[in-house]
Amino acid sequence: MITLFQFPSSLNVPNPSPFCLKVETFLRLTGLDYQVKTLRNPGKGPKGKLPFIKLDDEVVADSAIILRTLQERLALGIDNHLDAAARGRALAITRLCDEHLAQLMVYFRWIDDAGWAELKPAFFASLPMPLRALVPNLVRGKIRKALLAQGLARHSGAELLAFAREDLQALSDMLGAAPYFGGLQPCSADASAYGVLANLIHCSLNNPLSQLAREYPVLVAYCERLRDKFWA
Ligand SMILES: N[C@@H](CCC(=O)N[C@@H](CS)C(=O)NCC(=O)O)C(=O)O
Repeated sequence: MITLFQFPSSLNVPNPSPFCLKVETFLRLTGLDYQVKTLRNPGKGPKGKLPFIKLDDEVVADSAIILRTLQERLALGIDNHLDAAARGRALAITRLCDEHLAQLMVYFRWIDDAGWAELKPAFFASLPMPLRALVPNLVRGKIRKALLAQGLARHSGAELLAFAREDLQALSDMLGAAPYFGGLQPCSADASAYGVLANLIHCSLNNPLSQLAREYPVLVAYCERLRDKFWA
C-alpha cells in the first residue's frame, strides 16, 4: 500500500504544492492505488519537506526519489515508450519544472509583495492567534533566506519574469501539438509539468507569474486536458 503525506487541497488546485501535486498526478497517471494523509507541518517529513510516501513500511521523501523508487520497485512502464533521446528530454523538462519554474513560483507567491498580500490570508487566515501573527512572517523569512542563498531572490521581479517567460515558451514549444510531454502517452515528466503548471494556471492566486502562464494557450489546454482526464 502507498500512503502519500501531503498538504491539504486548497486554492482551486488538488494541491497548492507543485511537488505534492506532482507525486499525486504520477500515482494517477500510473493507475496505482494509494491513500492520502494530510499534514500542514512539513517539519513532520523525514527531510523537513512535503511530500513523502510510505511504501509498505518504508518512508521515501522527495518527489524525484519517490517517482524513481516507485518506477524501480513496481516495474512501472510509464517511460517505456521513450527512446534514449526522449528520456533525456523528459529529464530536462522535469528539472526545468522542479528546479527552476517551481522556484520562480515560490518567489512570486512568497517574496513578491503583491503575491504575498494575496497568499498570506489564503494560507494562514485559519491559524489561531497568536500563531497567526507570528508564523506567516517566520515562514516567509525562511523562504526568503533559501531563495537568496539559491540566488533567484537577488534578481528584480522583471528579471525573474523574463526567466519565467523563457521557461514557459520552452515548455509550450516542446509540447507543441502533442497531448503530453511523453507524446501520445504521458511520461513521468508530465507529473512535474502538471504539478507546477496547474499551480500557475488553475490556482486561484493571481500573481504576475500566474497571469503570464495563462498567456500560453498550449499550456492552458494541456492543464485542462490533464485535469479532465486524470483529476475529474
Ligand atoms: N525537492 C523536494 C521539494 C519539496 C518542497 O520544496 N516542498 C515544500 C512545499 S512545496 C516544503 O515542504 N517546504 C517546507 C520547507 O522548506 O520548510 C521534492 O521534490 O519533493
